[in-house]
Amino acid sequence: MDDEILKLLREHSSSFLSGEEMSHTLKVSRTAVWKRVKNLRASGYDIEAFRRLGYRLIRSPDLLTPSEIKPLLKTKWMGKVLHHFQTIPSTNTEAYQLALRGAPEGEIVIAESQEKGRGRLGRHWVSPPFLNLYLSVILRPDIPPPQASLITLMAAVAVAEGIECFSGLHPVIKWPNDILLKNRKVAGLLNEIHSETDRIHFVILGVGVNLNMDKKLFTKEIRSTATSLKMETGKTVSRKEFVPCLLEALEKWYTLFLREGGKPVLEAWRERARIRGKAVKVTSFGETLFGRAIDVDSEGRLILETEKGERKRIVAGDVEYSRK
Ligand code: BT5
Repeated sequence: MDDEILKLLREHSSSFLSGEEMSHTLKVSRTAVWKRVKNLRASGYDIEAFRRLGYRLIRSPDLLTPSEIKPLLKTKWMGKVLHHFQTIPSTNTEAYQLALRGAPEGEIVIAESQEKGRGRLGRHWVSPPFLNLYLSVILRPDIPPPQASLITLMAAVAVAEGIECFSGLHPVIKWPNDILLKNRKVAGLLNEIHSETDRIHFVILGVGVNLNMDKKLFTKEIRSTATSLKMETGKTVSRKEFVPCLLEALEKWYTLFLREGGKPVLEAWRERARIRGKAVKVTSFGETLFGRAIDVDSEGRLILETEKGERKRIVAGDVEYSRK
């Protein structure tokens, strides 16, 4: 009912709406309306209430609820169903469960905080409440499983573009899943796949973007390697206005990827990653390799020329730029 009350109040934002009219439209008692208004106030909504005049919405908080995001969203299908949680272990885990139960492509899970936010290989993703974005999208691409890595590259391009449209900053991509501003990580991607040998059932694309994080809120280990849009722009940003920018970019790039294959994604990725020729240290499946990055191939693997002059294709791993 909160959504319906907010919708009514938004439709009458220039005047008061009487409790009687609201109770009539919503088919509940005036006391029930008053209780919901009290709850909304407790969640941060500034709602004026006068006995004779009724209610008026003055200001909405920067929450990532469907009622805050949907009026701003211009996508065709992505995010039309949005599951919102105050707190949750991990949006990826929740989206995975929903997808197993048959949730369609485009459904989204968003949380205000995560108790067990995950990076790759069981690593932790710092996810404090009401500051950043923790979002997972269910995708059901009809592509062969080896191409699934391209979804990570596609998403990296989309997230970088979403950040750029929203803030005017110019993010750089680091293979395979980091989005950097001035060499510090502002966003990360976690791509989880459910498939059989020749068919993908679904992909859960998890996106974490640091929006209003302050330096001191990062754990000591990542204080010098992480950043946020607030830290880079010096201003608090509107989280609910960022989500539509991100989802529009994701829908655009995913649709293009399905229609035209990996080519446009790889071109945009190369443009943003500028990895060619860089000296790198690569850690992959417990092995550390030094060499020069040559490119990414048509399946999103990193092509590396090792110090011994061998060419290797890296499917998964971590890259550090080295000065060698
Ligand atoms: C990632 O892993 O970068 C993937 C992050 C995906 C997070 C999203 S949030 C929504 C969805 N639900 C989830 O549970 N996860 C996804 P990886 O490349 O493995 O990087 C993890 C490393 O980044 C950690 O070991 C830290 O060093 C660093 N790190 C942790 N939290 C960070 C943060 N908030 N900002 C920047 N760096 C962070």
